[in-house]
Amino acid sequence: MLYPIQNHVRNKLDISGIWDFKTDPDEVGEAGGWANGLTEARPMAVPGSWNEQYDDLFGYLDLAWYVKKVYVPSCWKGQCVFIRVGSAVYFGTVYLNGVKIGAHEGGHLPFAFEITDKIKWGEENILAISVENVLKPSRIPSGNMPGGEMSLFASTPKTTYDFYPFSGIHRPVVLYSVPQTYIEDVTVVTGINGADGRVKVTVKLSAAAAGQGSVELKGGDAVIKADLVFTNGVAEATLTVPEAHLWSDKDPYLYDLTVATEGDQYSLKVGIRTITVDGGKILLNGQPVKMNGFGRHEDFIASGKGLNLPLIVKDYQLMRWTGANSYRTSHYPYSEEEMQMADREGFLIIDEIPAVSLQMADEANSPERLRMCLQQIEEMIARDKNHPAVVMWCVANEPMPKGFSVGAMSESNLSMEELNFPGKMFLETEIARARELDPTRLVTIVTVMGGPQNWMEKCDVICMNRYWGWYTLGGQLDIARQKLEEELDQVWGRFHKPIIMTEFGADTIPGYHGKPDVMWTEDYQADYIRFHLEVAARREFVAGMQVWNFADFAAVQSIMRVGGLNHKGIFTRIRTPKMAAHVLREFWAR
Ligand code: BDP
Repeated sequence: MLYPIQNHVRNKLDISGIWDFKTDPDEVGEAGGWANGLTEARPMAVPGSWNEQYDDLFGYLDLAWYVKKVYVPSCWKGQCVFIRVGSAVYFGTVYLNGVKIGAHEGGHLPFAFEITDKIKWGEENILAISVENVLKPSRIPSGNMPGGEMSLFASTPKTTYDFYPFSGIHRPVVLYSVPQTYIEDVTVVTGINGADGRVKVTVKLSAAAAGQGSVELKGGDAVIKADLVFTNGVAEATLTVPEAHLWSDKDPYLYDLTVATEGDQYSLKVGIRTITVDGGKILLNGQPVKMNGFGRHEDFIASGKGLNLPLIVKDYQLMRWTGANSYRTSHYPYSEEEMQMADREGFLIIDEIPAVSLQMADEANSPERLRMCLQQIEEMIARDKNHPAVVMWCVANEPMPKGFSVGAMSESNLSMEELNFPGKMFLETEIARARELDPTRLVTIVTVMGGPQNWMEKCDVICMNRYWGWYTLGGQLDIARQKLEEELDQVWGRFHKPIIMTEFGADTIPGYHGKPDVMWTEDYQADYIRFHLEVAARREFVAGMQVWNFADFAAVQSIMRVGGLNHKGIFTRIRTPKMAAHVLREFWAR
């Protein structure tokens, strides 16, 4: 799943823009020939969530159609042409000139289909994409859980999570062309040997062909080359980079890597770095590093979860201003452009699949959910494996056991059997798959407050979401602080692994003030964040503090979410800092 690029042998045409759009709640579109064009269509921006573009579509989570007319440049003739959709939430089906080309399940990850034989050259082609986002218990993430009560937030719509389930084509749609035998995949693994860097490059062709090629790494004055010899379409080379300029959060140096075969060429950025753990420390290039920053969301007014490039640039600037060097892609993989920015700006990323609030009590849907989780782990790793910024895979956020109670003070009191099946087995199957696909990065699950600790056993890093002083002991920051200290020390004593607090936060209405310790005020959030950072600063084994959330974000409707927002942002939804932003700067700003 290489990111499409333009060079002298490859072409790329971004067909984002304003498309024709029509909802299809009765599912009549396919039989009615909507793939050939829509009547009474309305304009819809791609990328973008449909829910944020029209008031009447805010709550619409069913089937809808997007149509766009497109010329494929005649100079692409003779090459293989693909259509690639960056993200369609949740189920996308692609049609060209009325013919169904393929379908993909799961939002937030790209998919591509070859369309070479179906193109009309020299005339307009009709491209249609239907997208459907019905919330189902079998899906990842899950919604409309049986019994309703398992819906954590008793919300509208019925999700098991609180972010709004925005729907639509959220990332660019591109046409791209490649030579007949093309470079299908490139895998880069880096290592360090004294002052030298090691860059191992594995290249896979689209056909099981033999042949020659080359790989070249450039950076500063250094140009390092090696030959590639393909057998059955695969070749490998290891480059040694003397006196390598390493990639890190403080100095995110990137080399340019180009792979060339007889007919094709592909280039990407490479950062030479290693990531390991040692006791309570996370080591980047062998040196301890703290992963401080945020849990975030792709979310903004009007664009919803749609790719919004100015927002990405602004958010990185604001994160830097707080002194952050890290974030988690809560609760789904973010756009490829975000990951490129992280490489460039030196952010350490925990990359997460959309397995948020897995309800282990619902055993009937568990096998199907596991299948989807594994598919998304595979697709995420295939897409993001070459980003130096990505240092950890996260395969679940807050999985919940049977009989779990939100806001629990201590670990759930469940029998071993209840914990192990299906919960522990499910999670360990995911972890094992991630390790098998990528043995070079750390793997984790993010755990819920009061959840079973033995689910963390196989994690490289213990990631804990904790709300001492908010959902539990709200308004009692002194006792909350003690409880947090006790829990951190107990968990460290049990696992002796680095701990990252992947969530801690307090809803805060900008402009509300009050003292002492009045919940919802800016002062409360500032005090709450301060005590967490103080507690962490005294514990070397706390390898990162990630505040929930970077910015206020659109939420499902519930009595827990004032004005349809989760207000735990350090910034408001329009990116105004709250008081707590300055507390972060005090602790983190470099
Ligand atoms: C955690 C979830 C996160 C929520 C957060 C909250 O992981 O998605 O937004 O709580 O309640 O449980 O603010």
